[in-house]
Amino acid sequence: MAEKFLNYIGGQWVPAKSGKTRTNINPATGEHLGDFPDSGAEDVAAAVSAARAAFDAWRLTPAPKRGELLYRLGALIASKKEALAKDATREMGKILIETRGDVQEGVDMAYLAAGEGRRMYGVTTPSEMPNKWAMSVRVPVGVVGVITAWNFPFAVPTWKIFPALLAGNTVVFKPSEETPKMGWHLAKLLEEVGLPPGVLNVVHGDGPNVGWPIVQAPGIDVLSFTGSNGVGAKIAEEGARLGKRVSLEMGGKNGVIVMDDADLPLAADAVAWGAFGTTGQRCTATSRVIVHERIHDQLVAAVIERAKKVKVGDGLDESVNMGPVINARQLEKIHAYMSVATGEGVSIAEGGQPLTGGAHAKGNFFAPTVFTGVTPKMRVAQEEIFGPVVSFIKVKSLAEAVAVNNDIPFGLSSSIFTRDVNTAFAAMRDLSSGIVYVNHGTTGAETHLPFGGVRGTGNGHREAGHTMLDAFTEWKSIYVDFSGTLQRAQIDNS
Ligand code: UN1
Repeated sequence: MAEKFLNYIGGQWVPAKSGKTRTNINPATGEHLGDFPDSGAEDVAAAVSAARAAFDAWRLTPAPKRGELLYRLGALIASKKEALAKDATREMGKILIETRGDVQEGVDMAYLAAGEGRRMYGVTTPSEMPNKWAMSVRVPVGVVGVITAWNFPFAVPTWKIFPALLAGNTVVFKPSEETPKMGWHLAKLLEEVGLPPGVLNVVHGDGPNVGWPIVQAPGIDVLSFTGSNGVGAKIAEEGARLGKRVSLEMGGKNGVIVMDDADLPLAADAVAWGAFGTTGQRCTATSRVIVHERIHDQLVAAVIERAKKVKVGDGLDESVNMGPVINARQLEKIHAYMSVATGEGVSIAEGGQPLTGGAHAKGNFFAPTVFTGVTPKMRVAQEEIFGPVVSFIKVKSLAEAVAVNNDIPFGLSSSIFTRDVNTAFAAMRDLSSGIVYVNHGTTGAETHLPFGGVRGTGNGHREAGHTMLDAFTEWKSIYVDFSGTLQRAQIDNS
């Protein structure tokens, strides 16, 4: 019998009201990992009322105390890192060193948010009137709806939930239906460190039946979403109609520029890691290499050499370098891009097909794939494929490389490899993305810097970093008049 998992609502572990469940499958082996609630609008409604009921007491808990709880949580997560990483690999597929990193990001985020409990600074400023005090403070918004993707099943929810909780909000969280176990773990961990009932509620299920009711719930004030552009656009529209604050993190089509003075083996390592790490299923994945024509052939050869050495298989096997694709639908989508590429005149220089049979028989595997002869406006150079596929685009100059890099509907992460300090600084200034790397690939953002992107990647918000509270707090301006007289600001001031 498969193990049965429950929703966490108002501090209780409960099944979906309908009694329905859905199975959690290991994408590498097809193994049945357990049954999770297949919830609906009535479960969301229960979670929202629990979150509303818990809000006042949580908002009035001193921020340093909320921070201390997150500090204890960080230590608890760290103590269980290995077990959490193994569970993440089982349901998500990426290799253990990567899921350890995913869990570590949660630890880092817990400690970062915990420290904010003793800062959460406001601003005091002189009043324009005598004997009057003026200041502005951050206050929580209310109930935050968190909807996340499966590719960073632990880290990304923590970027949203920890700052939201630290700021004094309560939360209704829908983990991805592909990776429910990590959402379940997060609730268990927060319960274990003593989070009061109702402050975090976890409702399992799919987008239409759980995500959409969260978006529409009148009791939810803020929506924080990581996922596809299609879904993000719908959330933004509905959020605008309902007057909710919406923070979106969506797609990427990240470029690595390699100039002719670059350290080539280093650039090749970075491209291979950025393109094939997490099976290319990162919003920060390297999907375009914009390479100076003088070193193009050499770099292509070096990346192909690395692609050939990638051992694809079950991420729990420590000799494996790349795990499966999350599900059959994504595998099919990636596969379909091969004929898009050949139709556009692109050469598939390496890979290009699903891996089947033997160790790959029961999972969704795709070969590390290299496209050459790509030009900037082709679909494969513009659309997010979200698989282990990288496109080489040849350029003649820095100016051309920067223009190609920026001419996409996304803007999350960009990178340049060069040994010339002037080239590096010009690129830092001109690359149009939320994150820029010099002599490092497009992945590996650290939690204490803002995370997010320009154009279609987001809607102006940044997660984590010193910006972590912005989406989850309102500013309240407070004036205290101790003059004992009626002072009429602008009127008495003229
Ligand atoms: C994501 O791909 O959704 O910078 C997040 C990185 C990781 C986070 C990626 N720290 O690649």
